[in-house]
Amino acid sequence: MSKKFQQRLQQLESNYEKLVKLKNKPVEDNNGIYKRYINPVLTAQHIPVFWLYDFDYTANPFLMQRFGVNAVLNAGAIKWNDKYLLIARVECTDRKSFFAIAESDNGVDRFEFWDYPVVIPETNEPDTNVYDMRLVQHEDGWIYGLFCTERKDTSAPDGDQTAAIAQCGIVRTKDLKTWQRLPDLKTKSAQQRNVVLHPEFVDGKYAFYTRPQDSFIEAGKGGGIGFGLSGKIDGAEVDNEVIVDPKTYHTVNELKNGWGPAPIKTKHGWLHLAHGVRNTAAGMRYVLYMFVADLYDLSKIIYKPAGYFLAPEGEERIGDVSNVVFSNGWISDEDGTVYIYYASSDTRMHVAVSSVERLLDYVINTPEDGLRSATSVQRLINLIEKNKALAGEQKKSVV
Ligand code: M1P
Repeated sequence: MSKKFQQRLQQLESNYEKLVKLKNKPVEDNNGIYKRYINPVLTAQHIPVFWLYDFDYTANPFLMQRFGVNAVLNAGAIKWNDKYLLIARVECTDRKSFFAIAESDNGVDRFEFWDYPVVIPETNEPDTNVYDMRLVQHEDGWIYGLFCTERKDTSAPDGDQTAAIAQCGIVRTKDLKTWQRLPDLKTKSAQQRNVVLHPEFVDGKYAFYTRPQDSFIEAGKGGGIGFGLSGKIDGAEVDNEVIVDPKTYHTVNELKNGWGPAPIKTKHGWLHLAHGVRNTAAGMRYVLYMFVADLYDLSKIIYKPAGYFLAPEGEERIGDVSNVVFSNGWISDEDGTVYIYYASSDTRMHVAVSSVERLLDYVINTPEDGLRSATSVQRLINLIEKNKALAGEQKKSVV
């Protein structure tokens, strides 16, 4: 081995070590609902050096990258053996994605990838691309991973090399190391993406949150995000999809929406995080929004604040697909802390920290969308008047 080769390798390894040992801090300014953190928690730079380079001097004397990773995004999340785990979508430079698990002791920094990527068995119809896994610990004892499997649309006209079909792939595991593949979910919809499994049985059945869509990009007539039941998980089939949250004119989800991670059970209902998409002259804008569904009727929304919960800010706005935030993983800790993992612009992963108490306060006490400018103005006037009336009184009562 040459000295140059050795020095370069040492440099690469020390840069990596520095990055994965970096501590993270909350951004001081916050909205009271959650705290963003200064550094992203996972990026393409978090990929271990031994995944990227062939260390054999004879085979790779220039110490070139032999494997390329473009981005690390859209991670599912789970707390496992006291560690915070993210199952990230690792997108290679050849556009193919795969899953890899990174773990941290505290959920906000020092995430490191396990030595090997996740091996997802295939069905008889091989997946061209897999991504965006939602992990859920189901009450049947398995941990399920629902993800998007993408395959070429063979019915597309000759010459169209972009048409694809998205469906929901299902795997399960007991140890997060070996995964069993089950048949893809069947629904009446032409395509599915952003499908999530509910953690509990509903009427003895498996409950799925779905997103019917007409084509690969367009949700189209699909109507919004849906819900349906299946008697079994091995060969799951949802016959009846009810739309829970429809696309709505002049809201953050007028073009389409999609479920986020599996919901968190609270005494007020099931707390959901979802993404909403609208179109702009600069392309689609993806933001996150929240709502609570009834504890017993999962398809009934009982609280839904107006507008977005989290939108891209600063460097989050820039990346491979700019102006996007997307979340498919969060962890609700025993002490009520909630770690919300989100990707920005299809490029990197971040964390925002809140609590069940704060999130419920936000969802229950933020007025819903009045759907007109005049109703927004009235909401604001109500708040201003309340604050003006309180100003004097509160000063007197400060203890
Ligand atoms: O590029 C933004 C997101 O687009 C898709 O989400 P949706 O199906 O809701 O449009 C997904 O491909 C997702 O991975 C991606 O982050």
